[in-house]
Amino acid sequence: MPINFSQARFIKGAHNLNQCPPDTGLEVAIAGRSNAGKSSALNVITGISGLARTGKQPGRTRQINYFELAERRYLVDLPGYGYAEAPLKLRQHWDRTLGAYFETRKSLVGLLVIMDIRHPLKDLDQQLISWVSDIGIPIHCLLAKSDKLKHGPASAILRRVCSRLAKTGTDIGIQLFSVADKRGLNDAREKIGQWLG
Ligand SMILES: Nc1nc2c(ncn2[C@@H]2O[C@H](COP(=O)(O)OP(=O)(O)O)[C@@H](O)[C@H]2O)c(=O)[nH]1
Ligand SMILES: [Mg+2]
Repeated sequence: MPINFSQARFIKGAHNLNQCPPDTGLEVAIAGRSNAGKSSALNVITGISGLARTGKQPGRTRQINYFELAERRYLVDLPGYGYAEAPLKLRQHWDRTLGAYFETRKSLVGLLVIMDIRHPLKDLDQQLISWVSDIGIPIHCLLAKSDKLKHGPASAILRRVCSRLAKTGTDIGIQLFSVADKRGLNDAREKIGQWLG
């Protein structure tokens, strides 16, 4: 059954794992540094602008936000990491909560990692990717804001990141992405559709 992204609707924001929907469906999570472009990607992938809040002010998404695409099929916007201004207590809460989420969530069939193409594979990205990959969860990386670079430099970064990821684990994909010119939109949708299908 093909996924109809335009039917996406926000269903809940969970502060703890026990507030997540029952662990009986299929879900694709979206992770990345604060301000990498996670919420923007979610909006353009679903085609619903304003579905997830975006903004210059980083660290706004402080819940595990569930968007339902079809019955028990979800896209999950995770809190951004690497936001140094966030209070330590909150960061520790999220480190623990996200750790438990990746390790225990049976519905999780794939992780989209969003990275700003101008700052790819920062330490926290690398840590998340190796760790989630070791758990055995397939990963697909979007090099977001690709419109900020010319074609040549963007392709060079894509190749470089691709070869680093190949050393990190198996089943890790990568592509260019931009909400501004919709580059890579169909490929991203196709990947999510495969995972949730
Ligand atoms: N030029 C450009 N800007 C983008 C793109 N994606 C996100 N942005 C901008 O980057 C900022 C952070 O985006 P947001 O989606 O809120 O990031 P999040 O914190 O990861 O959810 C916003 O000002 C967006 O408008 C993109 O593909 N191209
Ligand atoms: Mg966000």
